[in-house]
Amino acid sequence: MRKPKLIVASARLPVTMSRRQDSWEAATSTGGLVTALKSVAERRPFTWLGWPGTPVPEAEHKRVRKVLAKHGSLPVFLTKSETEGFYEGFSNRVLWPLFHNLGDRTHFDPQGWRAYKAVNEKFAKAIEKAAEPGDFIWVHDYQLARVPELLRLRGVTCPIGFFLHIPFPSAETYRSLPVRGSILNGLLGADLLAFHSYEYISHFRNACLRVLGIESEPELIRLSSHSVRLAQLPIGIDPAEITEMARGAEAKNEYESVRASHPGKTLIIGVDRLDYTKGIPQKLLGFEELLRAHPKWRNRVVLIQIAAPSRTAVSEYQQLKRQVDELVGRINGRYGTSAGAPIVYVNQNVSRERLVGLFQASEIALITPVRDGMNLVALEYIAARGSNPGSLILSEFAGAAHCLPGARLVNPHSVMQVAEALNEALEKRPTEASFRHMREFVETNTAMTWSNSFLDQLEAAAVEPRPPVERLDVELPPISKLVSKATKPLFFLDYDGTLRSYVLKPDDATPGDRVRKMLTDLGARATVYIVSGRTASTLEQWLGDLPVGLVCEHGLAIKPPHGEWLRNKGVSGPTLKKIVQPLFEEFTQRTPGSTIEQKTAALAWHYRGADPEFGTFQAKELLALLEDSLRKKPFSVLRGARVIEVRYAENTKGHAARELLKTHSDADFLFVAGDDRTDEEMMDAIPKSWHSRAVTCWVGQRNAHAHYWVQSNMDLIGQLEQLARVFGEKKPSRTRSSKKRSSRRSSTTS
Ligand code: GDG
Repeated sequence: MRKPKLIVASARLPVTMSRRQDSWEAATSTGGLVTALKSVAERRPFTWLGWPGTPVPEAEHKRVRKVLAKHGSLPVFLTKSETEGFYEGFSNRVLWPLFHNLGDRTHFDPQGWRAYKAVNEKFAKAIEKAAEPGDFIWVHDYQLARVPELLRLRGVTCPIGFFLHIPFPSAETYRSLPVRGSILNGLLGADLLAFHSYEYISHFRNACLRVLGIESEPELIRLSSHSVRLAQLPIGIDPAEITEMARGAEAKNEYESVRASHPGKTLIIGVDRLDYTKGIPQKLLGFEELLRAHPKWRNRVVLIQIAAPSRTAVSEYQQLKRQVDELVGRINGRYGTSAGAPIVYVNQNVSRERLVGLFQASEIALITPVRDGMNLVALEYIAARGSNPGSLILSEFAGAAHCLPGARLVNPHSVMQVAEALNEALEKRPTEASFRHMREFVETNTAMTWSNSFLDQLEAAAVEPRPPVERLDVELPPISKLVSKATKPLFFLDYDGTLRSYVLKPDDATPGDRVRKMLTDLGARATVYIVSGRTASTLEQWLGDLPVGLVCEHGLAIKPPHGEWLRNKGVSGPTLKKIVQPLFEEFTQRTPGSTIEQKTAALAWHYRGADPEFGTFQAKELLALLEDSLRKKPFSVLRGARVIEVRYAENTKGHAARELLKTHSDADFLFVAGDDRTDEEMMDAIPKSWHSRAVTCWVGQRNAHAHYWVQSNMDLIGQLEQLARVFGEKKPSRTRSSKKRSSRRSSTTS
């Protein structure tokens, strides 16, 4: 039997291709992710999919593919303009600064966004091609945020995990992203979403709530299509590899040489990519303040700052380089003496072995990002020191700050705080105990345990099977076949969220011209019922003049097409109002923006207009109170999309659907569409004997209660228009009229 494989997707492959005369050569990188995934490779076969780092002419694709296959990699080829728009553009000029809380550095342009979407689509296509049933898919980082949803849209059913290496910003910051819904929906296609810290999970949940109105639990988001697990998984490093490097000649030489160059001085190390998120200017200013405020350290300390060049083509990075050059020049000019300069600034890539030597030689590490997903340098410093404690001064805005309690945390924006932390670290050697805590974390939370935990959780997510729900296309079999044979078609269509998108004020959800025309056409050729939770008077007002039947308040009364209202006798509005109304009124008063909707035999409390977070909180409390006060009463409480509704237990869309199916038992085609929990009742109520002629469709996403799904109201309307056309080409014939009605109902209007 085939062993299911793991497909890893990241924007860049860990292999960079370059052209040497007539051949292609592959240079492998040894980044943290490569190390982390080594141990996963022992567990199951894996393929790495990504961009090989350089444009490859189409005629060469085959050759490059072959070379990469030897490295277990599959290329996603990108043109120069694609990488510009996708990578340098939307990824690095919009998502990167915004996710690091630097909104003023974001430059959104629609061209970059189009390239981002197109490249994500390319990745999804390549992954779909590589994936076989049972495989696991692990997508990495912000450049590929749309990929999980795109894979689902392509019908991929393998478990999908996503890890975000950078922070997720506060909902307030995130909301400014022009394409905020699309990125969130992209991520929500995954079964598992993992972040470095709980802070990012909490921001993500908040963004889902505020942008999409999706409520969640701390570790779970329940969608009607699937559940998304949220996991906190701070990345680790490979400490054994660093210990090994420390034993090597290169690290030792670096150690000797740097110590010999600065005899008797205390060394402070900083290692960062030259990126504006890493807070290098803030670090230099803090160091300058130390020398100003504490003159005793002049000539006694040296800051060695390695700033590896990064994204050098981007203007923000060129500007940062100029700023750092100037600051280093100013400080060295002011505090340098014939005995040496206080800052050694290296604007080059330094080998990892030499970095280990530098970490060992430096008593203090100064890491001051203004925002950082995790920060591996902090972990590497601890690992390189071995049993010789060092002082770690770390920005509280790095993810690592949540895991390293022994570090001295600083706010990098406070020059004085950085200077004072440095002064304290210079005065007092770190205690064994505080350093030991940090070492324990680095040694137990390794890159290998991180990737294995991720895979464990992804495998656990795979236990829940995905419903085999397909995208609705009425022109394809088996639907087209059913339609071609049908002479008496019957439709049950929910209204809000199905034919009409949700709006802030329920009263504003009037039907547009397109919906009305579609219902007029369809109603002329089929028996159509709008099955809604709305009151009879609203339905009458909006749809009463159309040739369609109406079902109000989840089945309280039914009005057949061209007929009269018939009321379900078993329910009484006043009893319900006496108990529930006072509670709803109290909550409406306490929750600005919320409203009560009065129905004949139901009461609804809408909180879509309230502050999303506060609304959710109040809704939870109201639900608990309702549960208490309605115990043993014939009412049921329904939690819909930002609405709580109390109604008679036997007054459901399921009851209404069963009733209508009895009335129209001669129908030879049944189409049911809906989008919320009350519609699930309607779909579940369809008896087995109807299954061969029934088509159920969910709006918004996949749902196990329906056979098909469409992405939006507009998609559904398009499909219904098509059905109206097809039925229009046939001889019109309706199902038996509703003269033969259930005896439970008596004529009334509400
Ligand atoms: C992203 C997130 C998250 C640095 N200079 C040189 C060099 N380095 C190495 C370091 C370290 C790595 O680069 C940098 O890792 P960081 O974690 O500090 O930052 P990002 O590159 O921004 O990584 C970050 C990470 O993803 C993992 O999830 O921690 O928050 O932004 O390993 O040692 N390596 C070499 N020469 C250098 O000059 N060889």
